[in-house]
Amino acid sequence: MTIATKEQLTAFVTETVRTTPVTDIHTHLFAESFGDLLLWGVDELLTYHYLIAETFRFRPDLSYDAFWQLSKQEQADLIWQTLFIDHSPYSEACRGVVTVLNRLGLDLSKRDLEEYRAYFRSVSASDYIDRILKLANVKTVVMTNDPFDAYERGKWESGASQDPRFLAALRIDPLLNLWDSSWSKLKEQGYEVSADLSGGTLAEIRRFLKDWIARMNPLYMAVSLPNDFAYPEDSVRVRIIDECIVPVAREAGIPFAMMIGVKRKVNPSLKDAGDSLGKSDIGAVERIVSKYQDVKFLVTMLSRENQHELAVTARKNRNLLVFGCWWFLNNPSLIEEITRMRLELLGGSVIPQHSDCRILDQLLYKWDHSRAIIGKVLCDKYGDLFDAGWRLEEEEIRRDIEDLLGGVFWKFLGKPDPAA
Ligand code: RAT
Ligand code: ZN
Repeated sequence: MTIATKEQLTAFVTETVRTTPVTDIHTHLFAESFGDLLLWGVDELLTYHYLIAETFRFRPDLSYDAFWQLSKQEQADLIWQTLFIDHSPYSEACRGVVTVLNRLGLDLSKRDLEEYRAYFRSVSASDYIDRILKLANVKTVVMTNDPFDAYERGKWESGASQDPRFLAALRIDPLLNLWDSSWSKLKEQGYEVSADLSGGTLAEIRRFLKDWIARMNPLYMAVSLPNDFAYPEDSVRVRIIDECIVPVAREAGIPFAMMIGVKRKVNPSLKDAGDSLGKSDIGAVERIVSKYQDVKFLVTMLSRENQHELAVTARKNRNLLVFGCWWFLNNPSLIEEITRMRLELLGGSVIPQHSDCRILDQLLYKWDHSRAIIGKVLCDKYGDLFDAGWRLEEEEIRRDIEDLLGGVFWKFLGKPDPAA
């Protein structure tokens, strides 16, 4: 149907963005068969590392050690009191908890944490997964799968049953960022590697990657890289990228995802909450994607300052697909700015968002909040076309939105969307 008025346009775009099922291309969620790796419930929500960092800002009296010695429930009590009762919870990560409790139909007027806990005790993991995926309207979740994690490895090796809603991504941070300590872990897994990359080490790293690709069937290989990531460079990291990751990605026909710009452990006392960010050299991205035009790269960068040049680099390299507003960028003001800029430079050839959820319930807020902004930006973009006299068809708008929320990803992979 042809759109006749601006009001009709706004209503149609908003509703279509709200109701189109999502492929969430990067999360830290797990299927139920991964046991303890699947996190859900109000105590997990409250002890999300984003909220731990925020809590310490209001509690100069609280020692790091004292906090880490508390049980999860005691940590959650303290975070709830500090961030939700002693102050109003309007930071994005706090607001997220409010959105989740609200979407679950829990009584926010009482602010009674024990009542919320009682609800979570009353549901099973498997029913809860169904409920959250349905409420969040997420059809497929891409996990972050770590072959260096002994517990997770056990799950893969024991052939944990597969849930088609949760697909794998092979995460290889230790290989590229911590070779000095990870080479011995490869050796323990039966690969003949040595610290100085001599002998058959590079071939053995390739064998390791291929074995895990065969086992996990990952949609891509992924790494987070520091803000001083350089390419090319005389380093172990770059040798492994050039001689192992790139040829294996090419042969397996899967992309290499680079998440660039993290400064790990700037405050180690905060543990997972102690990472930060820094501006990176876009030249490194430019050089690697143009050198390997037959390999696909998914790239997201953490610093706001890198966003514009990353979008321009994607204009020049069709084997580069930009994705998501990552981590410290996953805030309404920045999502709006970045999404607007990307659509203006790249049209719909981009993945505007991923959730990065660590806790299942977060799918509700991360996607609710992002959908509202993507919808708002799209209303403006289609509105401009409408004003310029372009005929707008509902079917075409629906097609575009389905692409932004998953189709672009599947087409880039060259695979059919399994949930379509
Ligand atoms: O967003 C986060 O939760 C970070 O801690 C990281 O997990 C980051 O997203 C990553 O994948 O390294
Ligand atoms: Zn992540």
